[in-house]
Amino acid sequence: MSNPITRRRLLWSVPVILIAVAGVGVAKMMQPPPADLDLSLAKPTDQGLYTAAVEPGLSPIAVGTMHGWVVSITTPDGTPVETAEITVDGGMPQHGHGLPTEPEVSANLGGGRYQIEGMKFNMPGWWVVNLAVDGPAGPDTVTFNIVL
Ligand SMILES: [Cu+2]
Repeated sequence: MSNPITRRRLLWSVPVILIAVAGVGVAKMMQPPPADLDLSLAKPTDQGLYTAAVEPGLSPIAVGTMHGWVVSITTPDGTPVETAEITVDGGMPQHGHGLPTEPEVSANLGGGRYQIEGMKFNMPGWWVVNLAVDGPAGPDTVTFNIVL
């Protein structure tokens, strides 16, 4: 027969542990973004093959609203890259999840500009948007930071 006091302690420990685990989870979700985040919307790609600039179609970007972005790709000397292949992914580094949608290029607008549809950020916090750019100079990547 089990000792009722020990058993009661054990029963209490379950919700206490659950609350502690939930608390750590919430604390992690609530942590502020890094103070030194580069929030610029135009920058060289990681290998310096291109310059990428993004124009979110929603200003300010609202949590939970589907919208489009226009991405402009140029060579480092500013010549538009008309034939880039661009893929998009991203997520929230502090939450360990990706984008809630699968944005993709829907149109080549000409002049090195590309329409991306399907952007959505479904919670406040720090998001990264990663572009993989493949063009005449080869493949490269670039990451934009968004804080909502
Ligand atoms: Cu999140």
